[in-house]
Amino acid sequence: MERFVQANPYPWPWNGDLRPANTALVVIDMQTDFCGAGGYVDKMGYDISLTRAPIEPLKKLMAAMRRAGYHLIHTREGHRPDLSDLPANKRWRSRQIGTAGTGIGDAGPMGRILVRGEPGWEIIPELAPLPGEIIIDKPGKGSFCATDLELILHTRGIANLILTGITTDVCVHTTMREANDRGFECLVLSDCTAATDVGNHEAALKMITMQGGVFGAHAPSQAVLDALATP
Ligand code: C5J
Repeated sequence: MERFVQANPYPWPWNGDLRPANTALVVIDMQTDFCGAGGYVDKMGYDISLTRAPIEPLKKLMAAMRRAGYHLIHTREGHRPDLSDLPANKRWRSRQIGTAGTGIGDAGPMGRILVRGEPGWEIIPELAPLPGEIIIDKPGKGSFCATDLELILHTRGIANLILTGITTDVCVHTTMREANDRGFECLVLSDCTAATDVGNHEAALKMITMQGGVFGAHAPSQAVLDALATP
């Protein structure tokens, strides 16, 4: 039986093969550093109410998808404590904004910024992974670069990715582009993602719809909930 999510610019997934076994909800970087007080985004001077906006819709969606037996995968952006996986230009650029000289790897109110094991690097408690759910630790913006995500998706027979989390224009988009080039079918959820700039969020969604859905499709989370509820 075919099942579709009502999405833009096409009913998703392309082939109607939407099942718990072949579909994962990917929750990207819902870490204190990106949406909590004293974290990296807060220190840079951005408004964290924007990056916190997906929390409530995500809670509802995660509960529904867990109940329906879908795969859940979480990601965390972060670096080794010795910073051996932090490119010098990434560190330099991160020190150009916000509190002078404080960038990735430096000490902040939530510990060393984007360093594995620090309080700011943890996924926020409201969206904590359940035991057994996959967590991907990534040193970059994309979830495929220098991780075992692709291997895990193939091992589990996952073809469809429902992408959520923060930020739409950076880690979500990079992950979507990496996934799309690897043949995965991507859906980005407009209310379960956010950026530090509203215009960038909207532009990032619009880009998906070019060329008949050049990277896949986007939809509000209610459209996924409706598809799950369809007998
Ligand atoms: C950023 C992310 N924006 N998770 N990371 O640096 O999007």
